[in-house]
Amino acid sequence: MPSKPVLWNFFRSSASWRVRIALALKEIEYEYKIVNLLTGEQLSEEFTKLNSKQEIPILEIDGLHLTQSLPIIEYLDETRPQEPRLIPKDPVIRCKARAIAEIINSGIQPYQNTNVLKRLVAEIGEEKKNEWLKHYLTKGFRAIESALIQSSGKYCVGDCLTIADLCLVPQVYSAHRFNVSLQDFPTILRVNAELEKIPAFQKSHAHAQIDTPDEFKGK
Ligand SMILES: N[C@@H](CCC(=O)N[C@@H](CS)C(=O)NCC(=O)O)C(=O)O
Repeated sequence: MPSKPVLWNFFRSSASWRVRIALALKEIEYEYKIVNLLTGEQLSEEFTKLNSKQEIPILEIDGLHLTQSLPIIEYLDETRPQEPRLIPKDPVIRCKARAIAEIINSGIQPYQNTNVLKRLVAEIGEEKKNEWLKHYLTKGFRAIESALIQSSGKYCVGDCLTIADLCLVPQVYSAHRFNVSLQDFPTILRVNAELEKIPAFQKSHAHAQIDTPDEFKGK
């Protein structure tokens, strides 16, 4: 069994980034194992044995081999219940936080996944792919903005961090990366700016990782 948890991830994988934030907030040291999605390391025979879905993140911890970022965050919160609690105790707050996390996890991120975009480019071309992506990302962000207008305080749901915040920051980064404008979503931008001030979020940022290319470092 490894002495430290191992996170299989890639600097700009948004699902992995969510887990990096959880580990940083819980002050858990871990080994960073790079899976380069651009060169297709997730498709290798060796990696497929670890996760037949050929996706990151994978977290090895407590002798377990965990996949899917949201259940991983829940596991960390339940087994390391020190503050901040990422899954709120109150059922109403918990439901709101999970709903925002799910809009991102199942309602936006799958549309921007590497293998999906690659296939779209092959089938409909770069320009149409970008239109398609903009449509689905904007639709998802509209839903988040509407949820945050109802639920946000300083953060996505009130003034305490929740699982929703861990999903929001990487998703906002992806919007910038794919040139999707967020100017119509001021609540998202306000909450995101607040979250980016937190050291654990800064440490987990795509541009601060060991595999961040030099062109992005510190930006
Ligand atoms: N729902 C999964 C999504 C995992 C996922 O889609 N990971 C992406 C990176 S963010 C991936 O590994 N994609 C590989 C590919 O598309 O080939 C989670 O939250 O862990």
